[in-house]
Amino acid sequence: MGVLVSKLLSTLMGNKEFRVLILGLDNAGKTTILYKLQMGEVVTTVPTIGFNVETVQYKNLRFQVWDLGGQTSIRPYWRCYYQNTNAIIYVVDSADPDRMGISKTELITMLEEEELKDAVLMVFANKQDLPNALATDAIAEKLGLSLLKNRQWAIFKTSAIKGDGLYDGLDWLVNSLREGK
Ligand SMILES: Nc1nc2c(ncn2[C@@H]2O[C@H](COP(=O)(O)OP(=O)(O)O)[C@@H](O)[C@H]2O)c(=O)[nH]1
Ligand SMILES: [Mg+2]
Repeated sequence: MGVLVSKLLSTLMGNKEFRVLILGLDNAGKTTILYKLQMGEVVTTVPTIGFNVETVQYKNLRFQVWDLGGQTSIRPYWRCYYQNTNAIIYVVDSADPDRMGISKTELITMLEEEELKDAVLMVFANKQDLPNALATDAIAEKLGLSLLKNRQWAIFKTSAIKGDGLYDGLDWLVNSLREGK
């Protein structure tokens, strides 16, 4: 793991367990982010009726990743993972304007979950290295972020492939988690 990331995360360390979900449509770049952060071994599990959950545990921080969208039949099973979630990292492919509407619907639906009402939200406007990537303002607008009620949120531009912006985001996230501790 990068020295900066480990230093940053070590400021969080105490006895408390923190849980972070990394969610978004398939192809947004979630798995790439998980590996880029190099926090430890990524373990993939396929619980019950077959959606992949990737997990990384770094000390008392647990990151879990899966794809939103698609089959409605598996959605009830997502709830098993919502409990005690401190933060959501919502990843969007900034260069996929056609699916921004679906991405919004998925986000809003997820945020309605009772178990997630206290979770802070960090949006990664990913794939900013691509020439046709939308700017963060446009993405915030399309996702309706300014309409969110009682939710601490922020949006960051990232390129998971290059590693750009991930650290800025984590910095915000760690500070938010520390405040809520
Ligand atoms: N250009 C570019 N491609 C990316 C970026 N992040 C991920 N990708 C690519 O997008 C595809 C989907 O990434 P993946 O991490 O598997 O997405 P996931 O389905 O959300 O887990 C892969 O081909 C990645 O290499 C990025 O920041 N920029
Ligand atoms: Mg993936």
